[in-house]
Amino acid sequence: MSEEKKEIRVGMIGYKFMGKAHSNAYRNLPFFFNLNVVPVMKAISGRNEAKVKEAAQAFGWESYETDWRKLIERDDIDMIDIATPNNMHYEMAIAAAKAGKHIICEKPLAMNTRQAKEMYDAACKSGSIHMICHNYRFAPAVQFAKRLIEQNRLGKINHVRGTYLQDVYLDTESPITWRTRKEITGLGVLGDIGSHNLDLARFLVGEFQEVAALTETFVNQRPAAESENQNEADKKQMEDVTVEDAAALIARFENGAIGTFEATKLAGGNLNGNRFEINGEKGSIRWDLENLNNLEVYFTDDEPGIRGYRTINCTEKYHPYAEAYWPVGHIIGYEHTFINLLSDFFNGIEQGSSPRPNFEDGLRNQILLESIEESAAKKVWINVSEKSN
Ligand code: SOE
Repeated sequence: MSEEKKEIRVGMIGYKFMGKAHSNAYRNLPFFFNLNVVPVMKAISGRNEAKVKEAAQAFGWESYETDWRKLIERDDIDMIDIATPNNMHYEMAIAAAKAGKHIICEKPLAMNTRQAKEMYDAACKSGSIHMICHNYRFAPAVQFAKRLIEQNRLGKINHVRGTYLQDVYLDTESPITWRTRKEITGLGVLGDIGSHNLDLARFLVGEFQEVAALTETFVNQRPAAESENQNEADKKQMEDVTVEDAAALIARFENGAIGTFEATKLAGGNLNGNRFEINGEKGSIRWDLENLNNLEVYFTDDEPGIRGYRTINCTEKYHPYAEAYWPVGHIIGYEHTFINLLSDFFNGIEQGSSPRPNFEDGLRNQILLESIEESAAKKVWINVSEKSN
């Protein structure tokens, strides 16, 4: 007879885009990964009862709560998943840590460095296993890139180019959302999409030493967000966009590499262009989320004449996480990055240590974001290492 698996009872806060992505990952994790610790989808929480009830049924949660504090207090919940807008992360994570729950939190970890530090400290103090949802690390091709770098296949790394380009804000009629309101989101495109790309750079290349940045808001007003009780006249009301919609920066890494990064939602033709290119003395790699199974590699010791970038489809047993899915060549997608992340999380619970990226990475990312913001505001270089140590 097989041994009983340890069940971890999950309570999740939030039921929209990320709520759906995380729910799907909890549901499918045991199907693909044979772990000793498995999730039980105990309860989902959201303020709107009709909507959270509908989400509970649609996504497969056993119950729902309309008050997140009640969810955290429940004795039949072992971990809290925070999939809410950014301004809620801090309060929820602190409460979850105090209640001794394990925690997964969406990115960016917090609204500022002070909050992120407190969240990290609280999670460490309570002994919670914690992780931040930088899910793109968990594309097999990205993990394979990491392996090649660790095996020194690229040699000493000189350059990094990272971009996260979307075009969702190009339509000036597209309304205000929480992602364009500073009091809810903190930073604009930097926090929302830039943070992912910067996390990939930290993961693959190393810690940032210093940054010099520019930020801009090209579309300063948008139609106010629709609400049920708005009349026609109100719908034409405009609201200020209070965060940046474009950012660019140059950076130096602690290991001597230099980098350029860009984040914008005004790059026409780019739906979800999360990309990086890394150049070392012996080889180069590049990756594009819109083609997430493929890693392009170039090695200087390839035979002259046939030397050039080649594409590796990272779906074979040699590639991290890929064996959990389909036989060779049968590709996986965006949703699987969350499943892979969760497999590390539940293994972490079994082993008693928080896998990367965890709240420490969330804090480091936050320091980096704040340094970029400060650099853009003051038009000076900011030393990130000094702030991080
Ligand atoms: C928003 O545009 C968004 O959904 C981000 O919030 C996600 O983190 C990113 O993965 C895709 O874009």
